[in-house]
Amino acid sequence: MARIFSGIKPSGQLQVGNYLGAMRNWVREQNRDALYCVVDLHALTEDADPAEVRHGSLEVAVGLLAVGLDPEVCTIFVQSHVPEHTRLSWLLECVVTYGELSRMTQFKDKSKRGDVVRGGLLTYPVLMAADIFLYDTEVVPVGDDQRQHMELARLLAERFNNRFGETFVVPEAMVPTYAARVMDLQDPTRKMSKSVLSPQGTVDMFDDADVIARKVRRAVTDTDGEVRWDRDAKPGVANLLEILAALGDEDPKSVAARYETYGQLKDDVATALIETLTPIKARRDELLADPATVRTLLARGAERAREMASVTYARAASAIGLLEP
Ligand code: AQP
Repeated sequence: MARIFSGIKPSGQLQVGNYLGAMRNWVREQNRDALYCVVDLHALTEDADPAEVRHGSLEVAVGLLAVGLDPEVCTIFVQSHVPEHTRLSWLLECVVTYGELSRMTQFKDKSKRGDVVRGGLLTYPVLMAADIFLYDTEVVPVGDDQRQHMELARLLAERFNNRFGETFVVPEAMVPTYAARVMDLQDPTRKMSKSVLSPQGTVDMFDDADVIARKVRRAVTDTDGEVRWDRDAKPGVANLLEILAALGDEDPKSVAARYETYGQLKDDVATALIETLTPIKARRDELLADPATVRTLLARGAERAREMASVTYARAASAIGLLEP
């Protein structure tokens, strides 16, 4: 059974892209020896408010449980509770090159957003590689935006293994066929993101039904009026078709064939989103009312994760030449 690992950053409200590109698939894969991590250290790479990071970590963990991850079946934990993540990251920082890190698209995009570019923004793809390697991960279910980081992780695993002997499993990305990159409803040339300020373009997973309906109704489309799946020529319509297709496990071309007008399509996208997200929001509200239980589950998850992570870290430390304690 292939080991699965993936992570999510507590950097704002969970949005529909996180759900369709990643979390939904994590639920499907949870029986395959899976670990899912709230990667709080990654949230520190941008200007992060301490209270928001702390509360956000709990909220994201609650979100993972609310979508249907079962802590009896898979391991759910917080990254900073397992110190091997940062320890291994340092070893890998001494294997990656500056050129490789500075070529990362997310680094280039995100460093344009703020005035200050922190070192962590450059090096976090290495921490992500460490996150993955610690669990001998074979498959990493992620959205399309993580493809480049996954290629870097594969390169680092191969380089480390060639230089220091077989140490890491070389992981594969698992990216969904549709809705792997859910786009902003107001600017369908840009991906929907938790931390980008686009309140009308971002559907939060826990938005109220009327808010979801309004955002979808106002989604930017185009003027030719034909419902057709064409990502390049009709990015707004294609995005709506992909969201509906992913929610119904269909393909966007056959979905498109059922619609004459953008209005009908938008109505059905809104209805499908509301039907899927309403029960998740109800579970999330119940779980948020009992944070102590969630924290106990996270502590158990971290203990299980640490047992695995300490073995891999010791193997890597020994391979690279550190004196055993
Ligand atoms: N728009 C998206 N479409 C499909 N998948 C997406 N993911 C994120 N946005 C979309 C996937 O969600 C998982 C968790 O992402 P993350 O929180 O670790 O970081 P991210 O990829 O940088 O997501 P955001 O929402 O854009 O966060 P910020 O704004 O803080 O950078 C990943 O598997 C990701 O692919």
